[in-house]
This record gives sequence, C-alpha cells and structure tokens, in this order.
Amino acid sequence: MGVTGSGKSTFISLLADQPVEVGHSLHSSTVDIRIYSFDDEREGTIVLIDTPGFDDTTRSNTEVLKEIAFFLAALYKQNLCFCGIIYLHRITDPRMQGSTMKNLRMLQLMCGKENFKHVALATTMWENMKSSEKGERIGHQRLMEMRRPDFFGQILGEGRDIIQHDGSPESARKIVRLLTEQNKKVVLDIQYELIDEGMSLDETSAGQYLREDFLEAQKRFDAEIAELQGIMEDAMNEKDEETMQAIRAERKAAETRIMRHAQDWEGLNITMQQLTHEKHLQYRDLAMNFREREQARSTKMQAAERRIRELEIMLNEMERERKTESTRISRESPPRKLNRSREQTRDRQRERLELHRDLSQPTIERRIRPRGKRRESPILMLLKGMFGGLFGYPEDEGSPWVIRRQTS
Ligand SMILES: Nc1nc2c(ncn2[C@@H]2O[C@H](COP(=O)(O)OP(=O)(O)OP(=O)(O)O)[C@@H](O)[C@H]2O)c(=O)[nH]1
Ligand SMILES: [Mg+2]
Repeated sequence: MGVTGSGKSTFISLLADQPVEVGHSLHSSTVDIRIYSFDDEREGTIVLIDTPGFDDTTRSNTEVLKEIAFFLAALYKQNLCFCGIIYLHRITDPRMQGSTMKNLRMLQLMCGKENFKHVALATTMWENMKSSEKGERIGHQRLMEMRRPDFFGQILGEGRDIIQHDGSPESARKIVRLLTEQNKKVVLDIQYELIDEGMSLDETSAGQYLREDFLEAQKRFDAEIAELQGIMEDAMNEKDEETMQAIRAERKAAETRIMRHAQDWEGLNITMQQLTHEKHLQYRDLAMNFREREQARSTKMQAAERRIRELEIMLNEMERERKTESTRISRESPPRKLNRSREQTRDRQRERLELHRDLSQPTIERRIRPRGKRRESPILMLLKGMFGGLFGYPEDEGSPWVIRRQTS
C-alpha cells in the first residue's frame, strides 16, 4: 500500500516473475488489484498483490476501498494464508500531505492495532537523497520525524523501525521476508468485520472513516456556499453581471462535487454478498485474462526450452567432434575450416545465451522440469482458491459467489 507514485509497482517488479506495469506519468498507474508471484529460495512461493492508493487521481476512495476490501475478504473467506502489508512512502516528500495521512489512517483502520506487527513500513527513492551529503542528512531528519506517533509512530513497535529500501531486489526480498518469517496467518480487522461480523462496508472502521471524510466535505461545502451567497448578494446590489455569472458557475461546480461525494458514500452501503455480485465480472475477466496470458507464456517458454535443449546437444556434439578431430583438422586442413567450426560453435552459444536472457535465466532454470511435473502457476492457484466457481468448481466447494456467514 501507499500513495500513488510511492513505488509500489516498482517494488513488486524487483521480485515478480511476471512483467509489472510501472507508471511514469503524473496520473495514478495501478487502478485495480494486480497479482504477481515469485519463488523465494527460503520461503517458497510468495504472491504479491499490487493495490491502487487512496486519494489517487483516477478513482474515488470508495472505489479503492471496495477493491481492496473485497479482495482481502475473499482471501479470508477461502481461508488462504495472508501474511501482511508492505506500506511504502517516498523519502523525497518534503511534507506529510493529506493523501499520505489518509492512506496511513486507512491502513491503520483496515489492519487494527493488533496487526501493526504485520505491517512493514519502508521508504523509497533514497538514491535521490543520497546523491549529496545534504540530501542524505535531510532524509535522516525526515525519518526521525516520521517516527512521531501522529505519523508512522503508532504502527512501529518493539524492534520495528522504518526500513530504508535501497531499490535493489535484495532489499525488496528482505522486506518481504520480514513479514513471511513471522509465519502467522494474519486476520485484519476489515476481514473480520466483513466476513465474521457480516458488516456492510460502511459499517467497518475504514468505512466509518470515509464517512467522517464525507461529513467534513459536507461542512466545507456548506461554508463555501454561504461565502458564495454573500458575494452573490454584493454582486446583485452592484448589478455586477460578470461576478454573478462566475458565482453561479462556481456554485454549480461545488454542487456537482458534493453530489459525487454523496453518491460515493452511498456506494459503501454494500454487503460482501452484494460486493461479490458487483465484482463478479471484473474478477472473472481478471482470472480469464491471466489464464490466457499464462498459456501464451507457457507455450513460448516450452518452445524456448526445447530449442535450448537442442542447442545443448548440438554444442556437446560439436565440442566432442572438435576435441577428437582438432589435431587432424589443424594438421590436414587449412586453418579456414577450423575457424568455420569455431564460428558455428560461437553462433550456437550466442543463440543459447539470447534465449536464456529473453526468458530471464534464473526463472527459466527453475522452471525447466521433466514433462508432466510442471507445477501450476501460483497466481492461478490463488485465483482458483478465491474464485473457484469461475473455473468450473462446484459452487458449494468454497466458491465466494455463495456467501455463507461463518459460525463463530
Ligand atoms: N528514483 C526512484 N524512482 C522510483 C522508485 N520507485 C519508483 N520510482 C519511480 O516512481 C514512479 C512511480 O512508480 P510506481 O511504481 O508506478 O508507483 P505506484 O506506487 O505503483 O503508483 P500507482 O500505481 O499510481 O499507485 C515511476 O516513474 C518509478 O520509476 C525508487 O525507489 N527510486
Ligand atoms: Mg502502481
């Protein structure tokens, strides 16, 4: 989690086996939940969930909360292991902006105090500060301030500090391990509220906070309208048509804003069951798209693996031939023949290297398994676990499309 542009997708791209979309424009990039995975040699397969931030430039907070809450609730409903949240903050931010405070508050409310130990707080973009001594000093001053209880302090606890993520895959892996090593199945407040308590989203603690946000916006709207009314009366007395027109336009814009906010708030009055129906198509498409992408990738990988095996055999044969015949070739044939043989070997070695590079060597080596032993993608397994019904599993075998209240 974290505000838009804090580096969430970039962080995931350091580890994921799949390509990750990173946004370089001024608009929020990740607009809905994205799922990635990687194999950690110590912890096994880890699934990373990329989320949109609250207060982003393209979606309302209600939509973002619906998105994240639904996903978390479906995970919990299906009894799938969830081990924590990584929250990212740009160390380059000179102020704690409203959007940072809102994201932080939503994080606290969705988690609940008991779960703060399952949150890893990390700062990004250190290389922008570390380019000068002064920058580095400022970065450390900001870290000190961030530890205050009204900022990140409440989430920190015994032995837990704000982490400096240096932008490397090793640093990202260490941060993930901080959560996975706790080896706990975490139940966040919002998961408990939605599934065990059967609350609607507006009744949850996070939903209530958005309600306060709406009430504050309503207050600001009332004050703005009163101020505009005063200016309007003056303009009417002075028969100032131009100002009157400007005031009417401003009033209309303010009314549209508050109406959108009100509709947004009403949208939170939704139960998990209704949310499931609302999200059904979106998640079915997500699952189907993923399955298609995986199939295409798997076909490409199988072809590459086949070609690599062919090349290995060819290179071995060539090496053997060269060894046994090298003396004869050098004695009986002109040097041109020997050079041609070397060139052919180099061409094949280059092709093998490019194939490995194309499909990223460490990944493909891990994946070259005997036929029939290829394991299913962890993302597909997760989606099947959460949304089994979409894959043709019987509805009563744990599909979230049939929502049952759990008995305590
Ligand atoms: N210098 C530097 N740039 C970074 C770092 N992390 C992210 N960026 C850049 O910041 C921009 C936004 O990064 P993203 O990873 O898309 O941020 P995000 O948090 O996923 O943003 P949303 O999807 O909009 O919520 C991109 O241009 C990244 O290249 C970092 O550690 N250092
Ligand atoms: Mg993103």
